[in-house]
Amino acid sequence: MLNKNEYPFINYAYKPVSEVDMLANAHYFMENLLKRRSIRAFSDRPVSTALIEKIICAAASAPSGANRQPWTFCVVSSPHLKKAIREAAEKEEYESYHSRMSEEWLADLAPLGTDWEKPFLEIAPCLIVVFKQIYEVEADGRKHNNYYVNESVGIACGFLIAAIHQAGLVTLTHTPSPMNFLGTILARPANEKPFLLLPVGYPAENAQVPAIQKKTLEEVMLWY
Ligand code: IYR
Repeated sequence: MLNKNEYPFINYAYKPVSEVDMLANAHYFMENLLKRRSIRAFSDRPVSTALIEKIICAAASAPSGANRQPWTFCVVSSPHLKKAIREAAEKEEYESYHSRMSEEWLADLAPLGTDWEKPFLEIAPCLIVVFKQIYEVEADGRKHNNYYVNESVGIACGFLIAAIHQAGLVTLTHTPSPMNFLGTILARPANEKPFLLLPVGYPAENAQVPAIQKKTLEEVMLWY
């Protein structure tokens, strides 16, 4: 390890924005994000590889503990693998909906119209399976720790969802539980654990979303 001032630093390329533009930018960003919805009815229209690469680059720009970037984004477009993932997810979800989830949980989900069947896992042109890296394995086989892994990967997934929406595509944050089958099907190493599964693509024609509301600013914000 070097002394603190021996590590390279570069100037931050700060681009000043007028206060009028700041408010307008924040407003349009907010308006755009407010239009995002979780979509469960997908079209099978393919998505370009270039688009997915840009979206994942945006997600991977997220801050992370000690800049360890403890994530892997697996893009699955193979029909055979999507089918395997659907079958395994539905098996777990069937158990969850029929015996693992509490009555309260099922009642909370009722307005969303979800059930154990997950056709979108096969219909959507691609699935992004995000893995968190609990540790990394060095060239000499030593385990190198990662820090604040859930926070880091959670932030990256927030960037990912925003990037998908900004690009004009739709997604769903799907969390089949338990989801260890994803590591097995995608042959991920032992240091990687599945974090989130996002079908990505275009909405089905006439796709519908539940008529639900976000909490108001007054409900979520406190000034001190
Ligand atoms: N994983 C299940 C159940 C589910 C749980 C929550 I919390 C949701 O917000 C939505 C669904 C499923 O994907 O159906």
